[in-house]
Amino acid sequence: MPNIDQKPKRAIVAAVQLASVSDLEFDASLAELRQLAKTLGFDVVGKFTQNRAGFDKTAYFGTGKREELSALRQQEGVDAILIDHEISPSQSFNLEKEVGCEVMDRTMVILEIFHRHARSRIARAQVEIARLGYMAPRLREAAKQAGPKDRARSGTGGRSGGESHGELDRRKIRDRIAELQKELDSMKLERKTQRARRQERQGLARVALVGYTNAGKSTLMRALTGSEVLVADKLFATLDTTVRALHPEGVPRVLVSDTVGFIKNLPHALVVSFKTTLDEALEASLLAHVVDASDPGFERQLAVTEEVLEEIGAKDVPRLLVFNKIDRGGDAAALRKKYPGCVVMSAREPAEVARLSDRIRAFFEKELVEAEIFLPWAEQKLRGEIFATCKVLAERADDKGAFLRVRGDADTVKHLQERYGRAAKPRGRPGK
Ligand SMILES: Nc1nc2c(ncn2[C@@H]2O[C@H](COP(=O)(O)OP(=O)(O)OP(=O)(O)O)[C@@H](O)[C@H]2O)c(=O)[nH]1
Ligand SMILES: [Mg+2]
Repeated sequence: MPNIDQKPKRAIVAAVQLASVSDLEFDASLAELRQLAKTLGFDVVGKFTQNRAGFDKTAYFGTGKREELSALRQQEGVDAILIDHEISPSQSFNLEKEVGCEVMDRTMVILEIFHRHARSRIARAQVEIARLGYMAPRLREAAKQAGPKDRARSGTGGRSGGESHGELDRRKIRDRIAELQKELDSMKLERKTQRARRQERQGLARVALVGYTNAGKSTLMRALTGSEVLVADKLFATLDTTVRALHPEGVPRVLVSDTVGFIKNLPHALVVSFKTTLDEALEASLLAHVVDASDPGFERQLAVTEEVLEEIGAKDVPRLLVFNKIDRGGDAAALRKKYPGCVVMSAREPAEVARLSDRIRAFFEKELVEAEIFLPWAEQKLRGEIFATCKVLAERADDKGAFLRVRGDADTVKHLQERYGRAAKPRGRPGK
């Protein structure tokens, strides 16, 4: 893996445009790669493209173009070429040799960003597994290219005779992946227990903010919950799921989770490893799919997000489409017409955030039931619990106790009724 931590490196974004790809799509994708490069701290000094029927098998670009790229690299003093596709280890190796600088493909760029942004133990382990999986075939390629010289170190350090340096590295990688996987499994178990406890305590009203990277999920999370999650104008600012209560708290108490953003060609290894993080989201009863309405490519971003959601098994969770950043651009009327029931808003407008909050509450209130709870006079200290978990609509009393007409989550209401209901029985439930 390259070490690009010290000084801003100069990079060129480069891609082959296949005949099947429209100019619009091609440009949007390159612009996104440029954005990804900036997130990594690269200074992007140019772009380099070629129209071609297919990718060159040896080195991605055709022979003549490779010479051109090499000349451009020298002229511009470029440190890295960033390719807007995932290329094979041998293509990458050959291209690097020919142009004389580091070559990173789109997958590697994304993996590197995830690696830098991962904070929690669980996210770090997930990213490391994905990176090691990406590196393994590349080491194999490097060993192949290095040839028999590489076998010089064989026979030492407990390796079986004839095992090459490259093979050793690959075995180490396999062992490390297995070790990380074990750690991850135990962390997952821990997290599941915590989640179960939280659900027991706080009920089941959960909404997850999902969507393309940079759509404004964390900004909405802050606005909806009054929390201080990280907001940044960079891709993949958020890698961990955070959970906070919708503010101000009502009945039922709604929990909001902020999740990792999606992107076109999300490396498969990352989709798989981030499933753990997204499990939180999958357990939500509602997904608020946040879309940057001001981005000309929002439709493609919307489609990519839906594809990833399907891939991780969240296809059937109810959706609320939220078109955000309308203050920056976008056609609100057209969006409302094309996506009935959607919310069109700006996270910067408190009144619009409040409307979104109401829509979310309304979704969960639909699930509420209305019932009467009897509370004997001797149990008045439990009033607080009823008021905290249910909306109290009316109250009346007789000599035995109070009767509270409430709206609340079916399970909570049943639980409360079962606790005090018995005391009410001998007299029967008085009629209205
Ligand atoms: N103009 C405008 N900018 C917004 C709005 N919502 C968010 N932003 C900006 O968009 C950028 C990205 O916002 P985030 O909330 O970090 O986006 P995210 O979806 O959490 O992104 P990732 O965590 O990278 O997936 C930030 O610079 C925000 O200030 C909005 O409604 N209007
Ligand atoms: Mg975020």
